[in-house]
Amino acid sequence: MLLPFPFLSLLASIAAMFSTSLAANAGSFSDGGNTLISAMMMFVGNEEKVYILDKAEGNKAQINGHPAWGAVWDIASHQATPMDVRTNSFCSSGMHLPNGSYITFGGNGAIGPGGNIGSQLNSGGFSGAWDSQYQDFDGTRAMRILNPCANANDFASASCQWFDDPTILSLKSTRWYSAAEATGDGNVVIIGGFVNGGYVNRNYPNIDPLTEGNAANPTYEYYPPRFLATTSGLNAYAHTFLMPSGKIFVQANISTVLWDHENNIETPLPNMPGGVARVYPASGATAMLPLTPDNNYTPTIIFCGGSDMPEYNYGDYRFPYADTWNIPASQDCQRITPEPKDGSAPAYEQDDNMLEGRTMGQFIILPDGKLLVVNGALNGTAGYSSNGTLVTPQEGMPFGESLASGPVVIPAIYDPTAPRGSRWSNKGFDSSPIPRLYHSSAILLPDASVLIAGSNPNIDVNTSAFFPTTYEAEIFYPPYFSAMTRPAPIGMPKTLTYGGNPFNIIIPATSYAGSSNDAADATTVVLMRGGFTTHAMNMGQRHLQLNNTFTVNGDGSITLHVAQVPPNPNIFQPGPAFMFVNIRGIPSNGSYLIVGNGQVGTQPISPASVLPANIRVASASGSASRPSTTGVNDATGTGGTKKSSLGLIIGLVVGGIALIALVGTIIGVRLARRRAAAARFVPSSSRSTEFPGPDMLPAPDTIEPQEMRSSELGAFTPLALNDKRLLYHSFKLEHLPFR
Ligand SMILES: *[C@@H]1O[C@H](CO)[C@@H](O)[C@H](O)[C@H]1NC(C)=O
Ligand SMILES: *[C@@H]1O[C@H](CO)[C@@H](O)[C@H](O)[C@H]1NC(C)=O
Ligand SMILES: *[C@@H]1O[C@H](CO)[C@@H](O)[C@H](O)[C@H]1NC(C)=O
Ligand SMILES: *[C@@H]1O[C@H](CO)[C@@H](O)[C@H](O)[C@H]1NC(C)=O
Ligand SMILES: *[C@@H]1O[C@H](CO)[C@@H](O)[C@H](O)[C@H]1NC(C)=O
Ligand SMILES: *[C@@H]1O[C@H](CO)[C@@H](O)[C@H](O)[C@H]1NC(C)=O
Ligand SMILES: *[C@@H]1O[C@H](CO)[C@@H](O)[C@H](O)[C@H]1NC(C)=O
Ligand SMILES: [Cu+2]
Repeated sequence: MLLPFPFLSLLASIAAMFSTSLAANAGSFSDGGNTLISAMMMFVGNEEKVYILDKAEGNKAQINGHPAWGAVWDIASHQATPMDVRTNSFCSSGMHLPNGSYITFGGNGAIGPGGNIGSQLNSGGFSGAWDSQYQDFDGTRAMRILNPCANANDFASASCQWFDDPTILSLKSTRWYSAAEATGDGNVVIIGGFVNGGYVNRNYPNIDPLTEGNAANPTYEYYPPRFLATTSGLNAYAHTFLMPSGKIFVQANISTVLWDHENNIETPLPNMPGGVARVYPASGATAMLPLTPDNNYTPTIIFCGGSDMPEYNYGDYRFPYADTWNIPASQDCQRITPEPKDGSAPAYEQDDNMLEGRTMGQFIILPDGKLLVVNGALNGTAGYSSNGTLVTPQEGMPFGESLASGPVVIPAIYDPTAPRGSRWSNKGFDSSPIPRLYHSSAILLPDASVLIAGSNPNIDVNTSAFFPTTYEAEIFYPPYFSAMTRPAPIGMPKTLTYGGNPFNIIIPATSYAGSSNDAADATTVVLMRGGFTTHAMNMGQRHLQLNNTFTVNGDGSITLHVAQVPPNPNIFQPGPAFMFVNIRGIPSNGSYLIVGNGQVGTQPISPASVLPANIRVASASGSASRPSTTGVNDATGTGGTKKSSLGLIIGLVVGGIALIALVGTIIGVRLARRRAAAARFVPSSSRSTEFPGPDMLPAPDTIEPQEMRSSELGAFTPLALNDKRLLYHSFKLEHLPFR
C-alpha cells in the first residue's frame, strides 16, 4: 500500500537543512551541520562537545596530511573539526570511564583506498600494519582514550586529543565488533567480536561454532587489564546490560544469558520469541527502560525489530545467501526483566509492535522517560557487500553495496508506561530527507534534542552511491520542544555519590505555570547517560530517576529534595551523566556531572538517602504563561506550546529543486510493511554453562596463515570450508611505524 507522500513535512525538513537559524519545532528535524567524517560512532563528551569516529576511509577532510576519521562537533555552533586518530577505528566498541573519559576498543587492520589492505603489511603479510595513503595503523587491538575538553581548554594539547598508541595500550587479542559493558567498579569488560570481520561471524556449514577456524574471537577481557582466563562464544556486537546483581545480561542470536563474569558462570534465560535476531547484522533496537523509584530500580530490557529471516540467509563471513534488501525487517517488540524482584522466572513478554518493521532502528532514551526510535530500514540487514550475495552478483545489487533498502525516515516514540496497545506513536513527526542506514548513529544532546548522523553502507567513501556516504547531521526535536517554557533549575550538582545525604535543587516560579503543588507532584529528577553510539546501539545508555520530595515555597519556587544515586553502582555505573529536571514531562537542559568517585575501583557506598516529607502551599503558583494549544504527539508544555510554520515557508522557497531529486529516494520509504518470514530460527534449548578458556585457542604462532580480510566484506577471498584462518598475525608492536 502506498501511503500519502508527506510533501509538506519533507519540505519543512529540507528548509531546516538549509537554515541554521530556525527555531526548534517539536517533531521536526533541523540541520546539524557537516560532520566532515561519516559519523559511524559518537559520544557526548560534555556540555559542549560531541566526539565522532569513522573508519579510515577517503574522507575529503584532512588532518596531518591524511584523510580524517575522527572529529569533534561543537554543540553550540554545529561545526565539526577534524581530530587525528592513528589506528583504524572501523566498527569499534566504546564505553565511558569513571572519570568522564571515553575509551574505544579494537577495529580493523590498516587499510588504504577502496578498502584494500594497507601498503605496509603485518608480519605474515596478510593484514595491514599501516597505509601510506590513508596513514592509518592497525586498529585491531587498539584501545583509544579521549579526555573530553571544552572551549576553554587548549584543543591542540595532547591531553585534549585521542591517545591512540598500541605500543603502550592495547587489547590482548584482535577484536572487531566486540561488545563493551562497564561494571560497577568502573572496569570495562570487552566481549567477543570477529578476528577479521565479515557479514556474520561464521563459516557455513557452521562446524566450528567456537572459533570458526580462528575467525571468531570467543574471548573476553577487561580494561584496565585484569587477568581472567576465560572466554566466551558470543556473536559480534552482543547486546550487554549490567544488572543490579553485577551479572551481565547478554543477548545474541536468539539466545539470552545472565553471565556472572566474575566467576564465569552463565545462566540461560529464555530464547528470543519468534526467532527474531536483534544483534548485528539483524540489528534490532534495544535499550534498558528507565530505572525509577516506581519500579524499584529493576531493569527491564526492550528489543524491537531486527530480522526473523531464516538462519540460512545469513550466509557466512563473505556475504548473505539471500537478497536481504527484499526481506522485510521485524516489527516485533519483546521485553524482559532479567532479575525480577519477586523472584519469578524471567520471561520475554510480547510488547506492542512497532509502527513498521525496522532493521538498524535505534532507541534513544529521552529525559521524560519515553524512548525515541530513529534510523534504519524496512527491509534487509546491516552490513554492506562489495561482492554481491550468494545469489546476486555485485552488478545486480539494486541498492549499491547496501544490504538494506527502504529507509524509515519518520521517528517513532515509545511510552513504556502507557497501556498496552497504545505505546507507539509518530503523530506530528516529520520525515527526514536523509536515509540513515548502515553506519548511522544517534545520541541525546544536553538540550534534550537528538543528534542524528552518519550512514555509509559503502566500503569506502562514495557520495554517488544509491545510499551515499553521508556527512550531514540532523537534529530531531522530540515532542517536549513544543513547550514555551523549559524548567531552569538552580543548584544542579557536579558530582553524585552512591547513597548519602540528599541535596536540594530550586525550581524558580518562572519555570512553570499553574499550581505549585501540582507542578511539584509532576516533577522528576533524572540521570541520563547517552552512551557510545554505533551500529544502531548506544552502549552504556541508561536513564535513572532519582527519588525526590519537595518543599513548595510561598513565592512559587519549589525546593526539590533529591536522593543520591541508589547505593548500588551496578544500577548506574560510575562515570559521566547529564541531570535533567522534568516538570510535566518537559525537561530542563541537562547538566553534566560525575557519578561516583571518578576512579576505577570499588565505589564508596553510603546508606540510601533519607528524604524529608513533602511540604505544600495551596496558594502558590508558577509565573510562566499558561498552555494555550496542544503540542505535537500529545506533549503538553509547562507553560504553553509552539509550532511555527517558518520552516515550511522557507522550505517552499528553497526546497523545490532539492525535492525533485529526493522524491525518488523517499517515495519507497513507507511502501512496505513487514511480512511474516517463512522460516524461523531453530531455538536452542541448551547451552554450555561455561565459556572455554583461552588455552583452548591455538597459540598465535602455531596457526598457519591462510587468508586475511582487509576490510569488512567482499574485499576478501572467501575461505574454503575447514580452512584454518589466521588468528593473531604475529603482531610485532616494535615493528609498527608509530610516530
Ligand atoms: C581518566 O582515566 C583514564 C584511565 O582510566 C586515563 O587514561 C585518563 O587520562 C583519565 N582522564 C583524565 C582527564 O584524567
Ligand atoms: C523514595 O522516597 C520516599 C520518601 O522518602 C520513600 O518513601 C520511598 O521508599 C523512596 N523510594 C525508593 C525506591 O527509594
Ligand atoms: C521490501 O521487500 C518487499 C518484500 O520483498 C518488497 O515488496 C519491497 O519492494 C521491498 N522494498 C524496497 C524498498 O526494496
Ligand atoms: C559509487 O557508487 C556508484 C553507484 O553504485 C558506482 O557506480 C561507483 O562505481 C561507486 N564509486 C566508487 C568509487 O566505488
Ligand atoms: C538550554 O540551553 C540552550 C543552549 O543549548 C539555551 O539557549 C537555552 O536558553 C537553555 N534553556 C534553559 C531553560 O536553560
Ligand atoms: C543462531 O542460533 C541457532 C541456534 O543455536 C543456530 O541454529 C543458527 O545457525 C544461528 N544463526 C546464525 C546466523 O548463525
Ligand atoms: C566474489 O564472490 C564470488 C561468488 O559469488 C566468488 O567466486 C569470488 O571469489 C568473490 N570475490 C572476492 C574478491 O571475494
Ligand atoms: Cu560496521
